[in-house]
Amino acid sequence: MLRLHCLCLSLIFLMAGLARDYSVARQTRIDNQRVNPIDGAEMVFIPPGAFVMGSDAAELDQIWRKFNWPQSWKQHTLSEQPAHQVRVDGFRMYRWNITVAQYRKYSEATKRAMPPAPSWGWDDNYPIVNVSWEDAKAYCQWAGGRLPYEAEWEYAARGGNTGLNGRARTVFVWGDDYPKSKAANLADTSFKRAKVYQPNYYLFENYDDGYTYASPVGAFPPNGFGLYDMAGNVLQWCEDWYDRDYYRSSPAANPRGPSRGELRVLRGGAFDTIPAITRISRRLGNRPEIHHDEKGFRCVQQL
Ligand SMILES: [Ca+2]
Repeated sequence: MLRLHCLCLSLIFLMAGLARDYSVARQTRIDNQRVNPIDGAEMVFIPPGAFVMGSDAAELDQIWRKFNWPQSWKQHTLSEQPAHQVRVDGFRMYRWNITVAQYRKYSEATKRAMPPAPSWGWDDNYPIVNVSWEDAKAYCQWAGGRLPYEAEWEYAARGGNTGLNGRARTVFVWGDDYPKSKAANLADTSFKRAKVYQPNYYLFENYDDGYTYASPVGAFPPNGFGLYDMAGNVLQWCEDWYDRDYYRSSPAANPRGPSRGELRVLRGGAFDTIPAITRISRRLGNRPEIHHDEKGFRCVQQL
């Protein structure tokens, strides 16, 4: 009887402890997120910290060997070399890409026209696309924020896997291997149904995420910071000018990109990109005035 009594008491204490832990965890989560009253976007606190940005040649060789990717693709990786340590201040990042509903609200408030609709039409919970870098920048300013700098974007995409202090880095947002379950909206076998698809396009064979084009924001698992779609779905504009050689001379703290250029940085891959282009380190650049149905954005707020 005494033993049963002790067991019951232990259970009560255990449950009280669990409840307290849960409450602390919940409180932390609430403190770490905030809603922007202007556009209703949920923002995640990204703590200040250091990480290893970019890739080294030996690391790329290893990745190429592992996945048996064509050597000709490696020429596109020069801009992500060398790997280098970067420190960034804390900031808040939008949990999801800007949605069609949010952009419509902005469009009505500022009397700016909506961009041309993509082939799949406008759906409220889908990411806005067909926005230029200039459109994206103007939206973030209206919402009281700005576009993320490229270093902030990569740090956030790594979700705490910094490559420092015993923490490994991963090749992709979802890990180091091809995903065993649906991990991101990529150029999968569903992409064969796209009107733009041609037989010579590269596809991620044996992977079907179910989406031919873009997918609703948050349709795939979040990363370690609770950010969605940091791989695939639509490319994300960053604030920085793109310069292939920037990493050779970029500052170690809060890099802001070159002072001038012709292209602006895009990150994250899209529904029409294969895993090689959806690696976290992969950099792309495009002219700031162009818009396309694979390009969208999210904003950040300085603390
Ligand atoms: Ca897809």
